Amino acid sequence: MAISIHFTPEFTSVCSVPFSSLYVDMDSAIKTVVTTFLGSARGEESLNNQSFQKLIQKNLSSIMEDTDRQSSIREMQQGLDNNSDGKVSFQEYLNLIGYLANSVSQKKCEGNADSS
Ligand SMILES: [Ca+2]
Repeated sequence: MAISIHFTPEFTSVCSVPFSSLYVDMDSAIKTVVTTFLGSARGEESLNNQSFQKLIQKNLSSIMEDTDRQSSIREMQQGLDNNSDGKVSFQEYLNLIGYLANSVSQKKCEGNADSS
């Protein structure tokens, strides 16, 4: 899987924000991840080109650059599409969420001089 995502400067500066102001209940975060997918899929099992593009533009344009470019969204979609059916399943969508979460955690580590 090869997804190349460019984060906006606002997002990558997440390390300099006090942790307390970033804190959101984990259960509501998980619900948001699930309901965002379900709402975008509109009863389908997977997201097609259009619904994936809409999901990204509506929900992730503040953290990712190039979300206004259809070609970069298409590239991201192809990178996520493990079974090459042209759609993004819930599992494939979770890979994107995992990728984003992982990037955030790495950014946090960079700004942290924790040596434990
Ligand atoms: Ca797929």
